[in-house]
Amino acid sequence: MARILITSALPYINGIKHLGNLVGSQLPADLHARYMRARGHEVMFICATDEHGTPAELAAAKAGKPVADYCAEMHEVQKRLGLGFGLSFDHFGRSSSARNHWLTQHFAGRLAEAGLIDEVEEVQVWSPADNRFLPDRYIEGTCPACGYDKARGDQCENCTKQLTPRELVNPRSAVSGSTELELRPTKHLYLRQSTLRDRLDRWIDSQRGWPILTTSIAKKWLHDGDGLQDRGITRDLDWGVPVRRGDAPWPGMEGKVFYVWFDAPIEYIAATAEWADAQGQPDAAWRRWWRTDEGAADVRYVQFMGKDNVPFHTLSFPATLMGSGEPWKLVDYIKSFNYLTYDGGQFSTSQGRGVFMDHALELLPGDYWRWWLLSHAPESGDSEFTWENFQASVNKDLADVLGNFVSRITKFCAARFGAQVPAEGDYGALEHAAADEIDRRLRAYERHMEAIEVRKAAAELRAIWVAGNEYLQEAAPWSTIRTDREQAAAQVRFALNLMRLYAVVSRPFLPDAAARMMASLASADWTWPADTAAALEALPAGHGFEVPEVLFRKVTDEERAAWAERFAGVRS
Ligand code: B3M
Ligand code: ZN
Repeated sequence: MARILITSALPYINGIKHLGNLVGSQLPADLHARYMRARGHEVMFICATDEHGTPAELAAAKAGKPVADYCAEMHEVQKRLGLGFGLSFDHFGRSSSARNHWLTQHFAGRLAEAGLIDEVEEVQVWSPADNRFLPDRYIEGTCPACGYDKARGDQCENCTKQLTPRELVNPRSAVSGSTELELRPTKHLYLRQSTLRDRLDRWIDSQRGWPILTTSIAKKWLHDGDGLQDRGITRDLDWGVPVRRGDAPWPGMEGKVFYVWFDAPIEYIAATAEWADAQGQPDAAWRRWWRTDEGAADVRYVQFMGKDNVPFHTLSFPATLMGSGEPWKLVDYIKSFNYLTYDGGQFSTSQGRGVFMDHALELLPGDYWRWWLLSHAPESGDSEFTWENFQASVNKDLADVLGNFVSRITKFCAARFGAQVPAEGDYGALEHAAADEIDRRLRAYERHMEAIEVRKAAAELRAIWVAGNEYLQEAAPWSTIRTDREQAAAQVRFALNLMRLYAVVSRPFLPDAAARMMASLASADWTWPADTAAALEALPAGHGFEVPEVLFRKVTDEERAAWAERFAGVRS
């Protein structure tokens, strides 16, 4: 049994996430966690809300709420929606937790002791009307390139040009709208990650089998242009982790907080400590996942994220852990994703484009979305959500293939043999051939799941469902029974056992449907079918079952048209 630590990139606290956010990290991470648990490994699956930085403050201000209240409220919303999609975190933490405050300050102290922190005098935009420094994102103005009048001090959302506040035409405060802005001196801490470039380079080169997408992005940031730059890790904001050097104040840094990307990855560790706290477990319980000197040496650590998060996870976060001089567990494998587009446009929280997690669950249960998103995951390139494709995939794969198999076999058996597994007859050539086909595909499915090749795994799982339908079509127990009741009984027993096997192997993708299949078979035997033949005998003759409700309903053409209309790219 292995020990697998899995983290998903932390969703920002602001706003409800859309399907593109979900499929780019949390959902494939859940697939992997569920599969590894199903194979009997010890899994620690961690995520949290990323609650600091300008997104949180701006969103709270827009909602007219104190930022702490806004974050507490939105954390619960995101937690509830995650459950609706079957996200099975061991803990869904909060980067504003006391654990993360302490750990972030601890790492800053260790980095300072290692001589890896510079204190840098800077000039920053001060707004008398707001009585505060304004980070780049807090400054709005007209983009010099395209004339967009809501361009931000760090980037123009309209033409994506990277900007500095000084380039904006008619700059103003994004908080108060005041145009009275002035430049004032301030001081910030910089992580001297450039001194760790060679060590990071060697570490990345030592990684075996990382996806090309992950390695190429990391190497680009290490070597392109001026290579890995030292990075500011503090901000003049009120909301965040106060700048302290371990347990001590940091002279000259009063009133400042750590930059959100400094504290957010540390929350992966802190959320594991929050898990231990919630379980009433001692510190050793979480440290055995994160400290290689306290039991984590044999842990396999896998991270899931969108590709834009790769630089922070392959450079800055490892630099923080390495620079601390303490034996923290570094990531072993990074699965990064491209983007999901929506009907030819971009999903965008800020512009309200595309289907969001709350609306999706109003339309259909989580499993429908899990199947479509995972079987179309943007792995080697972007993928596009269209309502036509969604309807076709749900109606065919889920309703016509898996759902139909379950319905046909349970209804036929109940009608002709009673609601229990028939005892008569022996498996013949047809059953053995079907078992061999399913065994071959199961082994392929396992290979793809171990390699976290999500789309390939989905294709094999679908093929396993199709093999069952093809068997049923060829065996046709409803005809066999006319001439050979015993053989028909054996065919039905084989198909009912196959249904239990489907519940076990489909659960990582479809946890709710898997539970319903298993419950209708009155079984709780989730043993993984490493031995396919044995698995196809697991339900003993005479074992009672119930005909389940329809497993998956179809999406009608009317619904598809109405939903496409309702979500036509603008958040209603
Ligand atoms: N909150 C997600 C994003 O960039 C960001 C990830 C943090 S993971 C430590 O959209
Ligand atoms: Zn522009």
